[in-house]
Amino acid sequence: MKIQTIATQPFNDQKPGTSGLRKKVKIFQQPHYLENFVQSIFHIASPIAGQLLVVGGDGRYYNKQAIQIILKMAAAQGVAKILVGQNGLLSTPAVSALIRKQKAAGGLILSASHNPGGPDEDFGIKFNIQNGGPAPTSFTEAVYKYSNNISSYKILETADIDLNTLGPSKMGDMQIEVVDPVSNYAALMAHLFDFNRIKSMFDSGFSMRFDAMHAITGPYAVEILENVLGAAPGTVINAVPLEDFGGGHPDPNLKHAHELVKLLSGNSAHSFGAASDGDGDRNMILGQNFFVTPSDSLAIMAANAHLLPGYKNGLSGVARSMPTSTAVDKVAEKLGIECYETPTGWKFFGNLLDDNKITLCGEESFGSGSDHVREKDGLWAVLFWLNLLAIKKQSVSRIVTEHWARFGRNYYCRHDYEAIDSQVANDLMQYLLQSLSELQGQTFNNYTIEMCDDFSYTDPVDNSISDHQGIRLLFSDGSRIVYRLSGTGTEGATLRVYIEKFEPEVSLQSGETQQVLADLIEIANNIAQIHTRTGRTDPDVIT
Ligand code: VG1
Ligand code: CO
Repeated sequence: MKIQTIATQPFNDQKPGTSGLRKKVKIFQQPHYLENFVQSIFHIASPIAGQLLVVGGDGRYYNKQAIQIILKMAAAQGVAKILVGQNGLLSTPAVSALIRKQKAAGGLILSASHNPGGPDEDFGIKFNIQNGGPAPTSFTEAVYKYSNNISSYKILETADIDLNTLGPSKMGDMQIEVVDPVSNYAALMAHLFDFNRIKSMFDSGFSMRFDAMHAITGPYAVEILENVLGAAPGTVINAVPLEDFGGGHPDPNLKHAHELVKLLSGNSAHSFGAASDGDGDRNMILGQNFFVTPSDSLAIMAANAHLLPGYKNGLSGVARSMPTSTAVDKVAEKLGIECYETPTGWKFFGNLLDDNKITLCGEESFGSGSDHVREKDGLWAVLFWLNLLAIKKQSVSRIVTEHWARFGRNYYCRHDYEAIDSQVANDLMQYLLQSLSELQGQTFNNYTIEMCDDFSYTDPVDNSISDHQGIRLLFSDGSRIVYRLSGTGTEGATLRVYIEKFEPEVSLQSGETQQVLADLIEIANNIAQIHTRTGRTDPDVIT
């Protein structure tokens, strides 16, 4: 067993996006590719010798091989101990929880989240710091810079470790402990929510379906929902994690979780439906024939959190990413607490949570979470809703419509144009930037632009500045249009257009979202010349 120093050359393309480095599996499989990036992380995270780390992934194709490489590289760096999920599995929120519980120096999560998996699909790596959250931009920028100049990496020459068997082992001088991926996380959930109450709801015949989409939350949901809370066997569908997620996109939205949507439609036997994504940090919430937008879900959580054991003392504040609807702002106003507006990506919530400025936060992209970890947390959101349903004894649609009646309704949708030519996408954003001063004050079909800008965020804790986080058009009636380019895609560029309109007075039978937003959608398309520039007449995904 010997530490080898391997000569390498930079790839110059290892720039982490919104959530870690994401590329096609074939790119990660190139000789030295993964190693270069991992060495760069270890270098920037140093001193890493003598430390405790956590490693796990969502089980996608290349997860197992990547973990063995990472273990051997960590051993070569002198890392003291690594906790690895059994079979290399750990959800993103479970990694975050383990880092915090075990006071680890950080963790590596192998996942490309909601992107498809398999030999021709996507792989990814994220590094989380000791608060359990995604590394901040300053860290990932430093990693990128180092990776552009890397000339060698260190790796221990040794056999692979058995990731199947729970318990301790050794690789060189480094201790390895293969841990049950679920238990620590399940204990944390039991502490936050009223499990007895949820259990009696299931005991009295409450029926739900949870779609794990053949991704990481399968084992977590089976244990917590079926084994602990007593939901009927079969409550969790697509429960076994597969390397290719059964060929689907493990993305919990109306398009990709169509099986679940079908189960909750018509004269459904189920009162509640939920799904999570590849790495377990996203959630979709459904009632019978009813879809809860993630922005509404966040607002409803904020309005009701005090009813739940983990949040009985109320919220210190809330935060949402900029494109997320302003529904939660309305709740914060009523509660008299601060609402922060951050750029897209969970890393921007870390400082606010650490500093106790906020308790709850979320994004329009099916992500919500609280100060219990430093990641968004899919199953946590599902348990939050279950606890709420058990307390309120009302249907999902009733809870949401009553919320609208109290706070007004933010009609909201996002249009994604995927895999468009990068040049076309950049030109479109450039064009919008140049049009900003001209757009100010203009009226389109009764909607007047009151303010528009290129969103910039100053972190209230460390004063770091993040520029170019999306273009916002704010209308005088409170409506908003936001444009930004995705930082998680692996093919060309993805343009995201976010459209929102606030209706203060809502009757229980309000219009369909796409109809209510039709004028604004047209304005959004015209202002950015989306159809002529991209050649697309319709978005690929509407959420
Ligand atoms: C998307 C979402 C963003 C989310 C990110 C990571 O980023 O819009 O809200 O934080 O994915 O989520 P982008 O840059 O593609 O819009 V996950 O579940 O992929 O870790
Ligand atoms: Co995810």
